[in-house]
Amino acid sequence: MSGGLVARMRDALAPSRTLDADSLLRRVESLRRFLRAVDGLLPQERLAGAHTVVERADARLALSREHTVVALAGSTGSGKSSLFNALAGFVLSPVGMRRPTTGAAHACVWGSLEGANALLDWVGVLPRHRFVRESPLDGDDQSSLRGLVLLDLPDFDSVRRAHATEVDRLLGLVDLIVWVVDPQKYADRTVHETYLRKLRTHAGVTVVVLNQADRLTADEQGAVVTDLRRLLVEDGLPDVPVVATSALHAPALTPLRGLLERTVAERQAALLRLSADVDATADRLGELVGPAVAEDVVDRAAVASLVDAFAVMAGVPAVVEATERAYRHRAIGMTGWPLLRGLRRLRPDPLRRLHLDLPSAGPSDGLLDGLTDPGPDDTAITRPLPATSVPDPDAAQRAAVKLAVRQVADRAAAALPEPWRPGVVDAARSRLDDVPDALDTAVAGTDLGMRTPFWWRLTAFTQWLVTLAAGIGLGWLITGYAIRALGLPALDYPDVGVTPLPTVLFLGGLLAGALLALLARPVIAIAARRARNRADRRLRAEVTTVARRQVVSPVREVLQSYARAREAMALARSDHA
Ligand SMILES: Nc1nc2c(ncn2[C@@H]2O[C@H](COP(=O)(O)OP(=O)(O)OP(=O)(O)O)[C@@H](O)[C@H]2O)c(=O)[nH]1
Ligand SMILES: [Mg+2]
Repeated sequence: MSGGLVARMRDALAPSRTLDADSLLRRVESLRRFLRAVDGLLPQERLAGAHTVVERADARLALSREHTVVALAGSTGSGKSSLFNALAGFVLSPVGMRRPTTGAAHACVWGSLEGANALLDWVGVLPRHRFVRESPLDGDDQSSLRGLVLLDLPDFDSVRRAHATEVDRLLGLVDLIVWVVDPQKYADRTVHETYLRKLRTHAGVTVVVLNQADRLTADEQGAVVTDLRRLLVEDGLPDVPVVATSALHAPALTPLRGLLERTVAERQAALLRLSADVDATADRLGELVGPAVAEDVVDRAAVASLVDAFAVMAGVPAVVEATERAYRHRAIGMTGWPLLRGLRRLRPDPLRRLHLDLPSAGPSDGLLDGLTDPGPDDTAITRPLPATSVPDPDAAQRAAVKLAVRQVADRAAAALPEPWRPGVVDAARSRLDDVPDALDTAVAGTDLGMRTPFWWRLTAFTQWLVTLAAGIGLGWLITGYAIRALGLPALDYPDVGVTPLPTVLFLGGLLAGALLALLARPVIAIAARRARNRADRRLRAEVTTVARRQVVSPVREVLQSYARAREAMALARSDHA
């Protein structure tokens, strides 16, 4: 091998920057946070690979970082076991005529086996296939490889299916992969299409070895290496080192040995491999996050139509209608002509008919307490919030709610990458079953603002006064008639103008009462409309709270998860390390 090739190889293998374990740990942690944020929101099958990477990184980083696990991989007969034995200096893994020969991974550890045992347990090499390559006799000779854990793998293109499965498993765990190809099969499609192309993200921990170079003349070797490089460029691996070796001639092992010594000494391969895993995962998951999405992407218009649909479902129109009628009913019941008020009381209160209990009357002014008719409002009592008897929502109302919910979900989902959309729709619907009850409770608990205003009391008091005047007038007149009928001396009524006072009191009282009731009507109508609007406002505020709690909040939670996932993903990428 020429000095130029060695130099090129060294350059290619030199890590572009030194990775430190802490930054890698932080990136793995970010990936873990990403997975937590998207848990239950994105399809599990898209996340399985990322979970594996996180678990694998945890496990590898917890194990020996003093060791570098290097796998010799390749097709059957390429000379993996021969190279393994040649590097070890002993026949540890059988080389046979029958293909495939190696059925289970063999490991050779440079250094003490104790330190590497936990690592080999994790990698899954059987104890009987583990060997130690450092004896006191040639310790110095081998010390430059101390820390190397070399694996001889079965063939990946085996007639035995289990071999490929085992190879795939091991390739997912090792720190550096050395692909061993031979002059006959170096262009074989399987190795390029099934493996090398997929390793383009792992170029930093991939090496290609052209073994059995002793079978080629120098010119042939140059031509094969050139062709192999061309294929690797097509695979997307233009910079991976390509080394020619021969397992049968010790000097031809020098470049590969040098490369392994350097890799072992740098102790970067494990970090580089895991870093490449995290990068590849972040790239693959990249499509799951897109641009930032504001949490208030669920705009007012969508929430407003949701509140409308909820209000109809909750029976708000019926309740505000009843509020207006109840206001009139109660106002007339209190301010009307006292002798006719009783009749009105026989009619049911429109709000009570809906089982809408009202809070007790507002703070009393004390002035007229006990003098005036308490009115129906004062009988309100405090009791646990009952369910209203507002009719249950019908199919059309339910359909309108579903549509409005869908709109809210669609607005939010439109801003998110496609895989998040089903999660948003599910979240928007997640609490829908509780909505009818929540609305009923909200309506029942709404203070509709029905109070007994002072002017009702004042009017009622005035009504009593004029009625009293009419009563006195009537009594006086009746007494006058009775006295006259008994032949006693007639009463001398005082006159008001030309009309006797009792007549003025009686007729005037009646007239004033009727007039007062009549004048109160338009005032009551205006006040009733105001009461209706106030009730509508308050009910809608309560319904809005329900809509936010039952629909908008779950959607917002998804948006928050998205923001967390996005942030975690940005930190998981190596450019943030
Ligand atoms: N000429 C020559 N022959 C080699 C070289 N390396 C291996 N061989 C021969 O190639 C054959 C296969 O070698 P192995 O080392 O068993 O190949 P392997 O890749 O381990 O094969 P499997 O275990 O079946 O996957 C053996 O007959 C070796 O002697 C080499 O560098 N030069
Ligand atoms: Mg073998």
